[in-house]
Amino acid sequence: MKSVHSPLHAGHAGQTELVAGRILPGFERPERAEFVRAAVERAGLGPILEPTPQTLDVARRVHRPDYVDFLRQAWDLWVTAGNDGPALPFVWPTRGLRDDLRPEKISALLGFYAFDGGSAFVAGTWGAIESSYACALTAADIVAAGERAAFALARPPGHHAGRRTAGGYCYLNNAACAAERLRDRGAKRVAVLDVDFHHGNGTQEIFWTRADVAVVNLHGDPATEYPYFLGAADEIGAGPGEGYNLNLPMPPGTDWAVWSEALERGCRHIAEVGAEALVVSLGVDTYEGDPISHFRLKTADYPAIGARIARLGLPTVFVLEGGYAVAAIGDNVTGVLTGFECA
Ligand code: Q9C
Ligand code: ZN
Repeated sequence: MKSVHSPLHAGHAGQTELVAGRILPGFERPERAEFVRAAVERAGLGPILEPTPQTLDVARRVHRPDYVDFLRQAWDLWVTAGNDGPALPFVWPTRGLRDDLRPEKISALLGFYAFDGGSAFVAGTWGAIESSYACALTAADIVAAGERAAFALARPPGHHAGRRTAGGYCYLNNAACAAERLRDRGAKRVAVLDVDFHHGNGTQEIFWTRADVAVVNLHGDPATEYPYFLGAADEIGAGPGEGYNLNLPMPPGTDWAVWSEALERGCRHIAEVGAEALVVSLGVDTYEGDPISHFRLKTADYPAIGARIARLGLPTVFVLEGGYAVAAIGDNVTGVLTGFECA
């Protein structure tokens, strides 16, 4: 299987986040991608390619065009306003406020285009976002051209990013863009299977009313887990998309016995809706040693995930999402990918 990776991810470094009342170094660090890259090489998975340069056309359809423009300009506007540290929001247009008053100041725009304070901007952030997006589209094109599977070793991650909101370390929704590209290239229906510990709220929002992209999420129950405000089991899609969104929330402490049953249900749903291609939002923060998550999957469980996904028999684009136990995420990710290939 080919992997697609760009060195430009490394410019997205030194972000901060609010943790229990303190501003701390972010969990989403460059080493994550470097460890995954090293594991891909160690496992002999296949060649690692640089992404093909991409226009922002797909991003502008998946997201609102003004949001994409904001992401591109955020750091420059922040510096022009006299700042030098990481750009973070401090006010958001939540319930009771207007979400259609686009402010002029960058300090307020950061909140206008975010749902939390988890997606900071530094000097290299836009370059990394663009490269991560290009990895996802390049992997989709490899699969659309006839290969069974490809892996977008994408950083920053994307599944929390909505139509016009950054959050949860995400900016452009790489998996949603890959799904859109597979539709452009002829797949009549695409499924997104999100196995990251956290609910992929952005992907759900983007495809909520669409029947041509089915979304399946396996995740920590929002009653106790981030992102808290989406991901319940009664969210099934709306309008033409009704019945094409499936949420399988699970309690903290969930282990392989329970998690693998949810994977089985999710895979059966994907087979039933008649998807012709698959995008996997591949987060490995389900790992027992993850510092911010609460499932108990073991490194030995990951190949079985890949093997079950392979049994769907679909052209498959894997897109890297979360996973913060830096030393283990490489083996966990390549476990899924080699499990897929061996099946
Ligand atoms: N004290 C992804 O896995 N909140 N994003 C963490 C830490 C944000 C996770 C709280 C978690 C975002 C792509
Ligand atoms: Zn996650």
